[in-house]
Amino acid sequence: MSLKVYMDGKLVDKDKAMVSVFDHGFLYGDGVFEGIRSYNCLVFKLREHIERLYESAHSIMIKVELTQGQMVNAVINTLKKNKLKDAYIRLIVSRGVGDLGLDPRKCKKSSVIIITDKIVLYPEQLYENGMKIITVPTVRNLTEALNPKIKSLNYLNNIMAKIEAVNSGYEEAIMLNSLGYVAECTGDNIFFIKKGKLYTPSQSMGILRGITRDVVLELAKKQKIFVNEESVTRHEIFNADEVFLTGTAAEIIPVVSVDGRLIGSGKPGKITHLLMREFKKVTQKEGTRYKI
Ligand code: PXG
Repeated sequence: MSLKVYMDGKLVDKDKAMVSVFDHGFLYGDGVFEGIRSYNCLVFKLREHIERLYESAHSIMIKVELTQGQMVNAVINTLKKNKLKDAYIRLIVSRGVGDLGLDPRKCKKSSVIIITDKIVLYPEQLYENGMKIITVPTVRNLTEALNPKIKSLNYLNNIMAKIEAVNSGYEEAIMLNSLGYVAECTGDNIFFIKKGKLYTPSQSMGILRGITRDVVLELAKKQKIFVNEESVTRHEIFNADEVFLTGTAAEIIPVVSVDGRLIGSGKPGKITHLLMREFKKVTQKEGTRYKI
């Protein structure tokens, strides 16, 4: 049976799941999205992801045709239909079909697409040995231009940064904000440990408020680790004892080198390992359950 994609209320065969060339999501990146995971029939932080999706949509004045409750059901039904235990879920809301002009009033109805597929895991060796990353020249979108809190379909800012990383032989990159403070990576938030305390750039640095970031902050507090959300410079990252990245796909990835500076001992750190273990535990026991 071929994979089914949810498109505005219908489950369509993967090969027939197409959007119009007049869709403003396609023409202008005019829409919002979420990436979510399910672990052994538990969708992790589904309500939080859906809430962020609706906040993004509200901010750019897209009315989602489903209630949040209906969206939850649509996600679960799509997972069940595809018999997926461990999945990557992509929710997309586009402003819909309009004409070739920018005018959002031409888009009469927004569109919801839910793609569920097998999760492609990152290589195990990355988690064992840690990642080497660099800072790239592309500055993170200015909050006053396109707020990074909006998870919009226009990801060019991040893709430009990713291109720079890949061109230099790296898989992930630090993006600074327009003031030169560390913001986040192209598809992950960044944390560091110094003398047993946990630090991450505050939301006011112009970042996506990552769901994984929130989970890690909570887990750290439960472990009685002191957490700080503040302004962070590269100097602090270079001199950290441990550095790691967080994201739905990546979970928690240790970082062992930044711009050629070795982090700590050059091996994934103890607190990073502790948080990785605790994170795994919550994904195994918490979430929205479904049966396949
Ligand atoms: N910052 C940015 C800019 C992101 O896009 C995160 C942080 C982490 O957020 P969550 O809520 O997932 O903890 C993201 C999300 C990919 C991919 O294929 C990654 C994201 C989005 C789309 C694709 O790596 N990351």
